[in-house]
Amino acid sequence: MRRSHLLTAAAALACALAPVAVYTAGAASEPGEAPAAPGPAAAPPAAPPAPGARKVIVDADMGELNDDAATLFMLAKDRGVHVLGVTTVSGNTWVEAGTAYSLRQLELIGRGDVPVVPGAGEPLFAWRQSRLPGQDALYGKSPYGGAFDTKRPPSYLKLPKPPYGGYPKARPRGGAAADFIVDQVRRHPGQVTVFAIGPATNLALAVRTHPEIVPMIKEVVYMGGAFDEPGNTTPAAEFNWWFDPESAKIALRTPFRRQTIVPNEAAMKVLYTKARYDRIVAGPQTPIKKMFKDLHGPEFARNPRYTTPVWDSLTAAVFLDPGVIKRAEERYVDVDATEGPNYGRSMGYATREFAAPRNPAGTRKATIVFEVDQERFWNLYVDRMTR
Ligand SMILES: [Ca+2]
Repeated sequence: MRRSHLLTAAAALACALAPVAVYTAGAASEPGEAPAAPGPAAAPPAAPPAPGARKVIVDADMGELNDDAATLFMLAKDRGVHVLGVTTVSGNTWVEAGTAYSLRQLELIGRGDVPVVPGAGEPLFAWRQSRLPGQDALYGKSPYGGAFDTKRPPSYLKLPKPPYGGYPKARPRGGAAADFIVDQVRRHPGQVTVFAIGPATNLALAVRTHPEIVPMIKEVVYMGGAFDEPGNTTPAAEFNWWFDPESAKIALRTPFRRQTIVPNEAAMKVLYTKARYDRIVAGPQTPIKKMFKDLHGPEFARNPRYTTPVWDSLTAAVFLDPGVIKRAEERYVDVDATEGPNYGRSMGYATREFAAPRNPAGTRKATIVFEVDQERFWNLYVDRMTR
């Protein structure tokens, strides 16, 4: 429910499009500032991942029980998956808020063992946010600006409102998200799948500063783009790649072994409804079920016809059960990073017409998932949310 989430707002430290960029890690810990955290008790520690579990990093613009959180739960509740860490990036939320929400929700599900590493607080392009008013005036105001719509908090312990259940007890891991990605890929060459389910800023920084890791990454799975349909943030652009088009362009043009994209074409058809909420809350009493009742219950009580896509959650499903994919296509992919009405537009060049070397210079192939099996998806989603 990325679109319905409250966020926070804006200081402008950003980086130029340089191979070695400086960025704000943002979430310095300030001991003693966290208010006492009454609220739901954390679950007991969960069982460790099974031997041979597939290794993933979840790079997210985390909210509270939003689509990023659901993705994390789907992966973290699966013993066949080893979540090496959550790296946070500004997008739906400012990185400070996303860091607090990641830490807190991991505690709530008994996965406080998973490190959370704050990453880029601003998109790569230095003037991204300060140019928004001009772009809005020329091309129309986006109905949803994510973090850009709110004031940036000074720390993950000083949000406008404490996270659900209170501020986390755990601290974020030191260092920066991009360095964490680099380090983990080096430790586990050929084994790590990166979920890029927010703006791709951390991933772009990682591959630009340490290109040697590129062939060592097993796969990148993105939520992003709207290839054959209008965008949902501007008529041209989907939110994640609109927020930081330069990073998305860098990431997509990186020669990863394999990249898979779940765009809006797949995501916008898969709607979370009261009937699906009811299936989850009918399940066993767990911290996740309590979160659903507390955070989503009031919305459905107000409006039983409320629906929303669950965007990022489809990436977890595609990874956990590739059989959920009904229609996918391989295309050369790119993002328009030219300022103008098409800023952030994703483009997919059909491999028939644009077979190499006719593809645009520097573009790489990706598998784009255009449709998923809805029943199979919801069965998986409900199963993971009720564990
Ligand atoms: Ca996201």
